[in-house]
Amino acid sequence: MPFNAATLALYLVVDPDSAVGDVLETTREALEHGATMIQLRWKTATDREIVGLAERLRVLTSDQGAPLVINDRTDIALAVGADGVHLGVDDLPIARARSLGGLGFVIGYSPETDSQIQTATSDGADYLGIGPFATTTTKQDAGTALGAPEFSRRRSLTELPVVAIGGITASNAAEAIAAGAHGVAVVSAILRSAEPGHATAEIAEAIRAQR
Ligand code: TZP
Ligand code: MG
Repeated sequence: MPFNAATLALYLVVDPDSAVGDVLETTREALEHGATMIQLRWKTATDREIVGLAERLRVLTSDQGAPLVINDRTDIALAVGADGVHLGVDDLPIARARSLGGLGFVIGYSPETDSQIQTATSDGADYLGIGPFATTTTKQDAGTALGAPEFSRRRSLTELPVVAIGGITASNAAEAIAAGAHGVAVVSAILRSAEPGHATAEIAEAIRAQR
């Protein structure tokens, strides 16, 4: 599915370890209510389990025209025909993933320092995730919240499109967009909601109103 800065707008990170309901049904509802891109992030699963869920997410996202990327695993992304991979600073270097995936392969990157943000463009990343924007309990080692001013400062170090991640809800999504984010990446505000479609629509509306 085509990727561009606009498809980052409401980026759902599907983490089954952080979900209260059926993740496929929740993802379907999120896509129907404004989610624009999907990442599969499943730290505790076997390769077989990741592939099994990724294949089903591939069908859903293709039906809805949304890009699908796989966290950490370039091999699994290629194996299931995902659009790309999302890499952290300890994962496969961006250039290696680019060699494997080729030119159209989407590579997201989560830099942790100013210099990692600044070299991401020449490294070949397509977009960056910068966070945690606000306090999160979903990722144990996420660090302390950046807040809008520090997010904005980091965001201004790059020309790449950026998603704000970490503690994003309908209450602060507009603040993240105002601080320069092209989009917001969300886990628990959607996956732990009793009404994921409604939760997605609220965040989508907050983003739309801010633009
Ligand atoms: N990377 C930085 S914060 C985070 C990740 C994967 C977790 C975001 O989860 P939530 O529930 O939206 O705060
Ligand atoms: Mg990683």
